[in-house]
Amino acid sequence: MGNIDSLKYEILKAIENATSLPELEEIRVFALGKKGSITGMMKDLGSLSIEEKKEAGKILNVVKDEILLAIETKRILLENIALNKKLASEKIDITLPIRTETLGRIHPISQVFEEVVAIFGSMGFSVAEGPEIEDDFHNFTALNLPLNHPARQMHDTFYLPSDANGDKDIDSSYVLRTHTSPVQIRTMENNQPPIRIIAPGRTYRCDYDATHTPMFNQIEGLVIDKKTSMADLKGVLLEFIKSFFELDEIPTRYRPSFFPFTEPSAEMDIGCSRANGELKIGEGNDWLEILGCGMVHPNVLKAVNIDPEEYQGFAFGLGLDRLAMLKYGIPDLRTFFDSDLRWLKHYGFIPLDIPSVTGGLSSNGGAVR
Ligand code: 2NL
Repeated sequence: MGNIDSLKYEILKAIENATSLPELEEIRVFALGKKGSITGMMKDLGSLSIEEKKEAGKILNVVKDEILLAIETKRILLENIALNKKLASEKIDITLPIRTETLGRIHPISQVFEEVVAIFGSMGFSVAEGPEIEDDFHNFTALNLPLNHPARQMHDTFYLPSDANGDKDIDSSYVLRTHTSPVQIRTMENNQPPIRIIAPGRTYRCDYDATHTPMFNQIEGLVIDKKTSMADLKGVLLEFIKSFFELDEIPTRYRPSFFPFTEPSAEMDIGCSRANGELKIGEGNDWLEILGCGMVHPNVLKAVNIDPEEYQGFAFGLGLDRLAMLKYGIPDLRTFFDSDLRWLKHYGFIPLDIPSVTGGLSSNGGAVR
């Protein structure tokens, strides 16, 4: 056992000097492999007396542990060096300038969608989605609009053909959703309250003029909890409107209204001026209707098996396209869907300017001119 100290010293020195993982593995095999020098010494213990075996075995085990620890420490070090080298070679230079001559633009609807999601997201709402082809139950019946209810006619519904021949049939049970409310119905069917969601998306009605297109974007919000009130609804909506129009103060008023799915129902107006034919939001003595809202009708809660004695909630709905028109001064809704690149260059937004409540919703100061 006389040479154990010098052997240990030699192995530890080799570990210290190792510059690669394969080299380290070679040293491990040399010392502790099947035919390794330390392994060999352990095998030789067999020829010793019991007393000597005890003494020498102890020393060898300590040396073996010491070598194992040194190898493991060195392995971690070498692995880190290798990783850092790899990371350095895979670095991407994100400071490279973008190619402005081919720069695409974010459509104002996408921009406003992101802004609205950022605002409600900061108030604890999550985004819910659902199908654009809906069945009669989710689009109408569950929303307290039973068959033959007069309000169904107001929706100018696109009905899907009910048979394989493609025959139009007013009794077809499938429609293009006329609002995003069915998304909220589905959310209530599949989740227990408390619920706090917004449902933005495409909706369809058979209508076409400067302020109506057959496809338009709507955003609805829904909160269901044990205690919710008209006061909560007003607080949320005021916060949203101020945030969206980036104003510290904004006058609001609520007028009584009717929707089959809310009771009571109201429409919210915001203060504006129309002096010299120019609409200015937040100042002046005029009013602009901005959204519809109310407390969720007990019949809607019953339709999704939520007990209206235990839970109540509020909901609201507004046109996303109209919001974009108002905020960014776009006069004709139809131009949104023309796919005119000159229009998009005029009204569109820089892709890297992502809206956030803290960082600014439209931090480039509006559209890129
Ligand atoms: C409008 C008015 C509104 C709702 C939508 C809603 C949804 C469920 C239950 C109750 Cl699931 N209400 N949505 C409520 C009030 C008004 O929209 O003028 N939209 C453009």
